[in-house]
Amino acid sequence: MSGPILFSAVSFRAIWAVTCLMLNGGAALAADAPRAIVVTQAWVRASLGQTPTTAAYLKIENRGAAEDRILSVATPAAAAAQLHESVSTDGIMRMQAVKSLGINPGQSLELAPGGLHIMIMGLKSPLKAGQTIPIKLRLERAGEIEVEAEVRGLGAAK
Ligand SMILES: [Cu+2]
Repeated sequence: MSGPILFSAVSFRAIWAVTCLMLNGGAALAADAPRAIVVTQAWVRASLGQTPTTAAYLKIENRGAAEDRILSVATPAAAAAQLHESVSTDGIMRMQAVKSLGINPGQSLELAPGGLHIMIMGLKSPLKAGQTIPIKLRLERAGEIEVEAEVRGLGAAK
């Protein structure tokens, strides 16, 4: 007689799922709920002449209890933005796109020159030091987060 038992297990799961949804919704509505994902130190390198590409960097911290994941990046200042990593193959540094970036709970991830970065392609106008541009991150759990990135000089290391 596994039928009734199976049925009740399924409905328990269904109720639990609904309860979780309600709890999550309540947490999101609470005005003083601490943000699980905190983005700081966002900056972008000034562009060189008419070169339509540059890179942005930031620090992202997961203060929540669950892993989160950056799924995509964008900026209204350019046609496209992508998560990139720098890899060294046979002594040659090259860049490649990263599909997504996971951040474990309690951990932070630093996007910095020579490593992970946000590649910005198709700039609508050249970026000069002192300007700021918005950068949008879309995360699996936290949803969309927008930060202002300060444009720093061509030689900026951080
Ligand atoms: Cu790149």
